[in-house]
Parts: sequence; C-alpha cells; structure tokens
Amino acid sequence: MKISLVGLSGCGKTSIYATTFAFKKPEDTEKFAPTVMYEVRNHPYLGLNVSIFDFGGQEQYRESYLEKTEVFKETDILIPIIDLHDKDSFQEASNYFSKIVNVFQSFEKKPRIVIFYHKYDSKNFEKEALEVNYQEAKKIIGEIFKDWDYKEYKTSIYDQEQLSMIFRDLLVANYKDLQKQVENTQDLLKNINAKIIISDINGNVIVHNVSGISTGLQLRADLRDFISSCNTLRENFFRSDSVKFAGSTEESEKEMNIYIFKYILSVLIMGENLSSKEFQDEISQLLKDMELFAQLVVKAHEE
Ligand SMILES: Nc1nc2c(ncn2[C@@H]2O[C@H](COP(=O)(O)OP(=O)(O)OP(=O)(O)O)[C@@H](O)[C@H]2O)c(=O)[nH]1
Ligand SMILES: [Mg+2]
Repeated sequence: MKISLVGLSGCGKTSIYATTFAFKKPEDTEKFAPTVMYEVRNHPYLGLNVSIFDFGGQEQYRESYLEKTEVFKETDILIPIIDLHDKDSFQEASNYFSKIVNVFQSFEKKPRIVIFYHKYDSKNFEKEALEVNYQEAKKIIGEIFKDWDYKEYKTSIYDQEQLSMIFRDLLVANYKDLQKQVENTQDLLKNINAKIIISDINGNVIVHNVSGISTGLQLRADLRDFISSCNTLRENFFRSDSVKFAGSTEESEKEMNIYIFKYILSVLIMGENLSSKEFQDEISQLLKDMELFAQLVVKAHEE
C-alpha cells in the first residue's frame, strides 16, 4: 500500500511522518532540514506493508515529479498538505495540487484523497488568524478537489492522538468490516475497569483506553519489546496461533495479561484482580471480538 504525502516545502510532511510513524516528539521536528527529492519509508501495519512516500516540496523537486510522473503511480492514498500558518502559500499550493490532480487523471487507478489542513495549532501563531486562514484555504483548495471524493481534516503534530487515529482509520479501511469492529471495541473499552491496549504484533496501537501509552501510532518501546518477545515464544515454544501470558505479584493485586491472537493481534490488559470471575466475564466479549478481528485480518491476507 502506497501513501503519498505532497505539499510545498515546510508544510510539515516529514514532521507528520516522523511523529506518527517514527517515534519523534513534535519538538524534534523543529530542526528538520528540507527533504531532498522524495523519501520512501516502509512500515508494517497489521501484516500489510505500507510505504510512505514523503515528496520533498522545494520547487525544483516539485517540477521534477511533474515531469517524471511515474513517481506518483500506484498511490493508494494521496495526502495533500496545506500549511495553515502560511497564508501566502495557499495559491501556490493550490497550483501544485491542481497539476497533481491532472497527473492522477491520466492514470487508470485513482487514489483516495485525504486533505490535511495542517499546523492547526497556535504554536508561535495567533489563534484568531488560524480560523481565518482555515476558511480561506478551504475555499481555494476545496475548489481543486471538488470533482473528487475526498476527506479532510484539520491536523497538527501537537495533536498526535488525532493524527494516529486518522492514519489508523485509513489503514484499517483496507480491511473489510474492520472499521466497524474498531469502533465497537473503542466503545467496549470505555466501560472496562482496566487498562487495555490492543495493538498489532509490531506495536502499532489500534485501540486503547490509556493516555500517554503511545508515540504516534506506535506503542511505548518497553511494551512493544514485551509483545514481540511473547510472540516469539508463542511461535517457538507453544507453536500455537493464539496464546495467553499472565503476570502477577504477591504484594499487590496488580496483574497483567497479554493475549496474542492469530500471530497478528495483541491484547494487553493491566489492572487489579484480572483473574477474578467477575473480570473474566467482563472481558470475555472483548476477547471473542478480538479473535474474530484477527481472523478477519488473516482472511484478508489470504484473499
Ligand atoms: N506549529 C506547527 N509546526 C509544524 C507542524 N508540523 C510541522 N511543523 C514545523 O514545520 C517545519 C517544517 O516541517 P517539515 O516537516 O520539515 O516540512 P516538509 O513539508 O517536510 O518540507 P520539505 O521537506 O522541504 O518539503 C518544522 O519546523 C516543523 O517543526 C504543526 O503541526 N504545527
Ligand atoms: Mg520534508
């Protein structure tokens, strides 16, 4: 699956990639140098290989893509990004996007389009001007994509939770029936009295009810390593598709369980008295759903 990030230089493409997929904090991006040509990064998600193409936005590079348009080919999701802090760039961004639209019109395969009105935050920027700029940008950019079926979001690297959810939804949308499952699970988690994180084996968080557990899409490093080790043991020791690991202590009622379903999905549960009958009843529906979720993913890969 190919995701193409396009926009003028400095609009925030590399920053979005780095904070969502590569563990960077928003502050780390302040020193980023402009991207030379384009960079491709691969990121496994639910067993799918996702390639993120970050198209450097300096003028000479933009011209080169428009000359050698094959670089855009096979794009599944096109993400045009607009810098809301830079009103003077809207027209130029719109010219660039309109040329890109022409390129895609000449291809047989049409990508999904997801517009990011980016830097929707008041970091070194006046709050009042932000809303005015957003309205202005929407008018100019909306016109370019009016004949396309597109989605749009106001985004900021300072709202990582939102950016991760946007990408999660885009990636999950690849699998039939999964979006609905994710929504149901999100609701289910709200009412369970324990910390729960559902991720894939690579540590991409899919749903959770704990704040501060992830950097972008990715789970905290210690938990990610833990899941990865459990998965290795599942394969080498248990030789089974699905397993459960349990941890507890004498001194307190704290417990931790991890379930791995179908070598693809992990359910991590942290809380008190997890082994009690009440809790096990409470959690049984969730576990059934997650087993089904994993089956759907595996089935999609087989097709
Ligand atoms: N306030 C704010 N600043 C951002 C945001 N995203 C990126 N930036 C800043 O914008 C600047 C440029 O970001 P980059 O990610 O390098 O821009 P780019 O689109 O990759 O630029 P090129 O590689 O030249 O095409 C950096 O100083 C970032 O810190 C955001 O959401 N809000
Ligand atoms: Mg860049």
